[in-house]
Amino acid sequence: MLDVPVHVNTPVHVNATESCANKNMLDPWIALGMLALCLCFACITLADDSVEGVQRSPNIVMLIADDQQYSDFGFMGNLRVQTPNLDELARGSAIYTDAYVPSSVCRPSLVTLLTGLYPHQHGVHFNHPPPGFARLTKSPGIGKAEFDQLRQRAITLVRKRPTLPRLLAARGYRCFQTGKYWEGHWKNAGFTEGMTITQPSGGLYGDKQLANGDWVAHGNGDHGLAIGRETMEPIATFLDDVQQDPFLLWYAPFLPHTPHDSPERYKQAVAENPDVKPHEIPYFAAIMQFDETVGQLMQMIEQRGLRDNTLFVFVSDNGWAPDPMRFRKSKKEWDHTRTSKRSPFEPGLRTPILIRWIGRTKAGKHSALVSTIDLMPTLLDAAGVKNRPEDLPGTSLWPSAIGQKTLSPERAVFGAIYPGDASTLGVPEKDLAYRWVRKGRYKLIVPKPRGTQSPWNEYVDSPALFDLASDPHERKNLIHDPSLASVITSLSKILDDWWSPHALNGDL
Ligand SMILES: [Ca+2]
Repeated sequence: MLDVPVHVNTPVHVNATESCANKNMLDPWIALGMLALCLCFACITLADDSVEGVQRSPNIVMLIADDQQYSDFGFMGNLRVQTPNLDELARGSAIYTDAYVPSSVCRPSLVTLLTGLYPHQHGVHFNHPPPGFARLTKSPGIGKAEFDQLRQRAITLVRKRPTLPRLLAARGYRCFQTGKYWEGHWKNAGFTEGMTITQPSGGLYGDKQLANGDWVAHGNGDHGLAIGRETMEPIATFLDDVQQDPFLLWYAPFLPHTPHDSPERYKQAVAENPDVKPHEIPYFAAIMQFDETVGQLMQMIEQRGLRDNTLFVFVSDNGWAPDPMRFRKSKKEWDHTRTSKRSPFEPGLRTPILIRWIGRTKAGKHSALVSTIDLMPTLLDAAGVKNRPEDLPGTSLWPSAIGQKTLSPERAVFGAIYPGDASTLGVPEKDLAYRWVRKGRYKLIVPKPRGTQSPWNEYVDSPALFDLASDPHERKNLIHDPSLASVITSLSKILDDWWSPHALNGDL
């Protein structure tokens, strides 16, 4: 255990009845009248919970893995990793085995979970706003004030959105942020309490020293990154405090993300399996560490008698896979395969999704293609929130999760890849590197034409088509196969129809 201060802000109640009554304590008659109004409001709110299949608002726990490949779970068939707690959750869950994130890098994917929008819609298509992290941190003239100011403008994009925590908070939920989160202070995304405050934490992972010597919050979670790796105490404190209020818990620990520096006992346990290769040990150990914290969290919920009214949803923000060749050469922490994180390929884009609310959801596998843009409407349905943004592009998974409907096998899923450092704010198409679409067995990847320049990272330099049923590792480009000309035409059209970027300057 590291001796790192963990900041948890004083919990803020947003319960409508309480806040109405508190404002009018000086005049008992006004207070009584307001209380009656508030009770009426509460009745209307409860009546709004009449969405089919919903009796009362559940607590929602979002379990978000950071950089874990879709296949690296016991319940997804990898028996060399140790994920007993997620496997146990999966046994009781609606399991979506073929889910996709729209972008295979942390921040855009996490903001999609917060907003239900694609990166070109929510505008946070990058990890770092202009002028990019290297220039921000290496320019001698940039100190903490300017660094914070340059990052702040991008955060405005989320501050103005009707995010999941904001919508739930308006319904009386307490919404607690822990772990990975790039949008500055927890308040910006509508949480009612949290750990990330945009100040250096003194921890190992969330801080960065600038060229002029100032320390700043790196931007990926600062104090919040202590969760899971160093402590679970802030969650225990929160759960002890919530009592009867419904809550949303954002649990996004910096795991199994690099550095894969899990305590030795995890590495030893993983290495006992002779089928685990040396380059896999640090990553698999971090997976095991993450899974163990999931077990601790679920036990905390159970011990407080909250299990049966808590909906658990699990997802990974993007994939990651260790590269054996690069590991052998350098043993550096960032050595992932080119086809995983940041890429338009399956090991970067795919994730399983689990949804479990005991007594409400139905256990079983769904193999239809779904996307993490679907989680916002799914969770709003589960919570009975009818008043929601009209522009959400996702499809609620709730009817399938409770066994009322089967998902369409005809659905296409989409996404886009951008460099981690943005060159612009509010104009995602300027930074666009690749767009991709999958429908049925086929996937089309289209790099943005760059004139004579090679596309970013050179994953593919011209459109590529893969048949994932016969070629799951995307090795054989079928773009010139004449028998697939109509497939290519059809996929190109729906990709172009989907891609409708518009300037987001009004949001900045
Ligand atoms: Ca990630």
